[in-house]
Amino acid sequence: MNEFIDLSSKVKDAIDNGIPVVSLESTIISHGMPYPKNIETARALERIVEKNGCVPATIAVLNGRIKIGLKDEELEFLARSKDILKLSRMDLPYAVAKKLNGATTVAATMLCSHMAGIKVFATGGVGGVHRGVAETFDISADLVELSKTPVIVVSAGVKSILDIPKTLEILETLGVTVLGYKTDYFPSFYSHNSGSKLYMRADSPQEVANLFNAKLKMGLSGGILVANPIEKSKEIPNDVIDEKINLALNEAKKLHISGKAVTPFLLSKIVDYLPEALEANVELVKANAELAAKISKSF
Ligand code: PSU
Ligand code: MN
Repeated sequence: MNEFIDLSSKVKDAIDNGIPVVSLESTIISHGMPYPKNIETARALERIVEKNGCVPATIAVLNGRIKIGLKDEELEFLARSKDILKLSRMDLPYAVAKKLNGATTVAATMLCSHMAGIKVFATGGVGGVHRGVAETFDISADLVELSKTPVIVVSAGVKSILDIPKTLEILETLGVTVLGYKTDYFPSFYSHNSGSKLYMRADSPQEVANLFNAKLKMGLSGGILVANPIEKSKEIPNDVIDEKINLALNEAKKLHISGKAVTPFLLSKIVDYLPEALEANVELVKANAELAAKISKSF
């Protein structure tokens, strides 16, 4: 473990005693959802992980310290503050060296989880290849991280703000194992099926754990992306959400939003246009936290 990490006492105790841990990201709190839904969700996710027999470790950087496991007041601080940085792999040393506050994206949460020896991480959706990539070259660092860092990421796929077929192509190129959980199709976050077919599936938490163990024992780098579709009764159908996504994309173009700001901008616009989208988002992250805990217990 490196000198920049602080484990909470609960997480340290769990790691020392072989109690399974599930890590959770913080960008979803500070840049992914509005207050107070963000803090309610952050707390609910920790309770779900606990109810399923694991210790939750929400990860963020506070005053330059990599915190693995946050106090309630730290969660509240991330949820309320307006000037929290959004940290990916490239930003992590900057935030640490300059003693800044930042929320970790999927890429940075994977990295920090691995540094602490945590195998399983739950999120909502991962970043991916943006639509219009030919002009912008905007491809999330999350995809590259999945090819390097051995952590299981439980997600509901990626939103159709992204180009889903191109995202799956890049994952294939990078050698990332993408597993449909009880499905043959990649979900599109709000909807249970994006229409893009997957090559691999798992039907139990144990199967996911076995696959990860096999990958590690072969000495292969990188993680596993588990695509866990939102329950059909809770989904927003693709055609309903796609109309709002197109409005948000047009707005982003008009305002010349670029770089790191793109994903948070689109997420908040979609919820402005369709408030039910936030409920669906909360439900799918909760389901991912539950599945992640079951996978973590399978080791
Ligand atoms: N997808 C969501 N909600 C989010 C994110 C993705 O539905 O909050 C966050 C995650 O932290 C993810 C990051 O790692 O956005 C990706 O950002 P970018 O596209 O800038 O790589
Ligand atoms: Mn980007």
